This record gives sequence, C-alpha cells and structure tokens, in this order.
Amino acid sequence: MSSVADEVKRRRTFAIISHPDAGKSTMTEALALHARMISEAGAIHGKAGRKSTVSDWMEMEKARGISVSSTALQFNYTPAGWSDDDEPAVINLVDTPGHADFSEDTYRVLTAVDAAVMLIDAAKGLEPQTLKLFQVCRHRGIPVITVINKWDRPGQTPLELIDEISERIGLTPTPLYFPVGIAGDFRGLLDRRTGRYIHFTRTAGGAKIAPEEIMDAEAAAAREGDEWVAASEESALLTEMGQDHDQELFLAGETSPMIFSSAMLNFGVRQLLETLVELAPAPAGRTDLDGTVREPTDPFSAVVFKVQAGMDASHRDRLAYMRIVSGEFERGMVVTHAQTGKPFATKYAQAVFGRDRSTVDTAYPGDVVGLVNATALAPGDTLFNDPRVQFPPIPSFAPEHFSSLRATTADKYKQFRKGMDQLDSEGVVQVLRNDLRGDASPVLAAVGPMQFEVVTARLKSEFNVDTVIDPLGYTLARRTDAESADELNRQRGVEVFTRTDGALLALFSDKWRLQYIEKEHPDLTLEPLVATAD
Ligand SMILES: Nc1nc2c(ncn2[C@@H]2O[C@H](COP(=O)(O)OP(=O)(O)OP(=O)(O)O)[C@@H](O)[C@H]2O)c(=O)[nH]1
Ligand SMILES: [Mg+2]
Repeated sequence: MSSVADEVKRRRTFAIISHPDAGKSTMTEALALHARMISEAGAIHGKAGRKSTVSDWMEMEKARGISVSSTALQFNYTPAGWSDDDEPAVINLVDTPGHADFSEDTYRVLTAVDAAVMLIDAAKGLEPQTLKLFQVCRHRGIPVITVINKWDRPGQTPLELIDEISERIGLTPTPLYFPVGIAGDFRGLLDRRTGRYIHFTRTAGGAKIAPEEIMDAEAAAAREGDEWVAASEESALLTEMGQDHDQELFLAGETSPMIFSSAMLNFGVRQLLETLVELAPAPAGRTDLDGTVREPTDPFSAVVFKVQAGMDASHRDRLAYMRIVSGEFERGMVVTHAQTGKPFATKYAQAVFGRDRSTVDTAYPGDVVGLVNATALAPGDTLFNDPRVQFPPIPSFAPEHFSSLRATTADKYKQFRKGMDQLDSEGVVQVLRNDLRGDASPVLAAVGPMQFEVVTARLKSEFNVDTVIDPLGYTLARRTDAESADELNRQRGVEVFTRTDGALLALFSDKWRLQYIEKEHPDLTLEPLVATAD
C-alpha cells in the first residue's frame, strides 16, 4: 500500500481559465485525448465539424458553444519519460466557463485548485477576463501556466504577446517551448531547455493526437530554414533578458511558464500535460478559520466548492463536488459536516469525467470527488474526520442584476418551487422573496444576466416548467436588518427581500438613490455585500 504522502506527490489539481472562447473546453478535450481517456476529440462530429466537448454537456452549452458551468475531469497520465513501473500521475482538471456572468463559478473553482492554466487567444492577446483572472490568481497565490492557444491561426508575434503580459500584468512569461512558424503557420515547438525541435503533423480534423518528430537543431534548421533561425534567435533573446524558467519564481507567482499550442490541432498539448506533471505544485495544506494549516497527511478533510444537479435526464440527482484537502478518503466513511456538526455518510462517492461518473473507493488530497444527493452540502462547506477543522467560507459575489421569475401556467407550481429550490441551492442564482410579491414570483439576483437564461433553460429541461423573466429596475443590493426594513420599504426605488440564507437585502434602483437614503437616514443599517473577486 502506498502512503498518503506518495499519493499526494503524484497528483496535480488545476483549473483551466480564460476569457470566453480562448479554447478551454477544446483544450480540456485535447488533454483527455492525450491521456487516452477518449479516443477522438470532438465527441460528436457534425457537418460543421466539432459540435461539443466532453466538458460542455448541458443542452444550453451545446446549443451556444459556450460553457455555462464548470466541469471536473479526473484521469491518469504517464509522461513520456516515466517507466511502466511508475504509478501514473493523477490529473484533476476543472474546465471553467469564461463568460463574466458565470465568474462566480470560476472563482469557486479557483478556491479549490493548486494551479491554473491560463489560455490566451494568439490573435486577441489580453482580454478583460484574462486580466481579472490573472488578478484573482495573484490574490490567491495560485501559480499560473500560460498557454498561447490558436497558434494555427494568424495572430500577434510571440514577443508582442510576452511583452503585453509582462507590462500589463506584471507577470514575467518564461516560455518553455517557443513556436516555430508564425501564428497561422504552426510547424512545431523549440524546446528551450533541450534545444531540440518538435515537429507536429496534422491529423484529419485534429481528431487524433498529432504525430511528433523530435530532432536536433541542425536537422531542424535544415527542415524549417528561416523559421527555425527566427525562433532560435528570439529564444536566445529571452534567455539574455533572464526569461528562462525558474521554479521558485514560478511558485511565488512572479513568473509564468509559457507554452504555445493549437488545442484544435492537438499541437503542444502533450507538452502542456507534461509541464503540469513536472512543474505544477502537488497538493499542499490549507489554512483553516483559526489560521492553522491542515497538512495533506493529516486526517481526512475536504472542501465543497460546487453543487450541481441535472446531469442525467434519467435521474436528477444532485452532486456536491469536494476537493480533498487532507488524509485518505474511503467510500462509506462517515465524516462530519463542519457547518452543522452532523455526521455525513459517504456511501455514494464518485469520480467524475464530465457527465460520466464511476464509483470511487479511495481518494487522496487533490482529488475531486462527487458526493451524490448530498442535500445538506453547499459551496464553501467543510467535511472532516477528527480533529475538527473548518476552512474559511467562499465569499459570494455581490449581485448586480435582478429579475422576477414566474411560471407561465399556474398548474406547475410544485415543480416550479422544486426547481427554484434546486437552482438556489446550487448557487446558479440567489433567490429573494418578500410578502408583497409572494412565493409564485420570487426575485432572482445574479452577477450577470446570462445566469437568468440558465435558470429558465434548466427549469424547462429538468423540471418541464415554462417560465418568464421580467427584469426589475434595481442595480445594487445592501445587507440590512429587520429594524431598518420598514423605513426602507417606505422609500421610493427601494425594496427589501429575504434571501434563502436568511439575510435581509435591500435593493436600490441606482447608487444615487442609495446615497440619498444614506444621507437622509444615517441610522439605517446598509452594509455592502462581500465584494466580487476584483
Ligand atoms: N483555430 C483554432 N480554433 C480553436 C482552437 N481551440 C479552440 N478553438 C475554437 O474556438 C472556439 C471556442 O472554443 P472552446 O473550447 O469552446 O472555448 P472556451 O474557452 O471553452 O469557451 P467558453 O467556455 O465559452 O469560455 C471553438 O469554435 C473551437 O473549435 C485552436 O487551437 N485553434
Ligand atoms: Mg468552455
């Protein structure tokens, strides 16, 4: 039997993050292909080429081609240089949605991983969400590996992209591999640490692993001519500027190893996977509410970072995703739920691979495990075996969009109510209620309006209820108390609600209204909600 310490050493747990459309789900799929978890990229091939990826399984995601929810995948991978006797590396990967409206989900994932892979579209460079996410990673001390993706399409030059990141983010890229061929003419990668050249060959539709030929500099120069010379010179320039990989600086968040890729053609994907195994940190301890660090080899503990239902049309169960922080997990073990102090049985524990799942019997720090029908669990919760531990909660974002929701027919009230409770507990939106509006038309509070579309789409597909959304004229919320509620309700442009967690929220039409009321009634309780990640 291997020890917990050995198991920890071979695990890597990371999120793939980026501005929308940089290729996260395509890269996730490419990584799974390289680990031979799927035999072809593009799970469904339609006329228009790839239709969906292993991580985008919700109807709305398939229809729109965007990810609206994060998805976890676990797989084993044996890097090229490892022998068959070595236990493979265990990869826990979470594909996140790029759209800002779903950034709360992405943020929760970032509280549960040890590293992040940041994708950047070679043509677009830094985009608004890229900047925000880099800041979140810095703030949380998450080391970042940067991937310049879509190198098969025309884009900026490598040095332009590197400069942009250094200057605007203050993070120094240290490319491990340098592209040979300009963006749009992707021939291969110069491995800057060995000086060798990796030439890729395209496969039909990029469905299979791209064959590689590895050669020395002389053979590369003979084959690629000026393109090789240009790559070598630019790489030498980076070395002169001190932009070579340094593990300590990477872990300290000062530098970021960089790779160039085409997730669509499967170029640079093996290099990313091996970089993750070689350089990304293994699971580390986590600081609890008292400031004590729970080390990976301590008794079992885990954090819940996501709750999601409706994965399977035939059984609408609810899955709570926990990331194991410490100790060995054995299915069936009875642990304690820190928030309630109650025992929690883990009979139905599953490893997840997109929408597929399989029973998991043992798991270790870094692993993401799904607990089925864990209705008591919410994002941010802690599970443990003695000694007791509780990790800090995940702050929820301050909503800025508010709409009322109602079913179009009265006869489906029960399903409507059930569906709302479900989506509320997952944190898809926050649900607010007051006596005036009644239970039939709760108010939904969201970070971005696309969350409302997810609500209507899921109420339809999972609960068979047609609903309509009516945007309300409120733009910001403050936490208040029972003493202040009456006065606030008398004010124009203000309405008080109870959130499901019991908090009283006052909604305001705009900040001027809020400022005016604060000035006129300085005695009222009006506290800002926990700020967003920025
Ligand atoms: N040419 C080219 N297209 C790519 C590459 N990677 C992804 N794409 C395409 O870019 C589009 C977006 O890809 P996704 O993988 O869905 O992007 P994403 O980052 O997951 O998007 P969100 O989850 O919505 O943020 C799709 O049409 C992909 O086929 C690449 O390396 N080269
Ligand atoms: Mg995606």
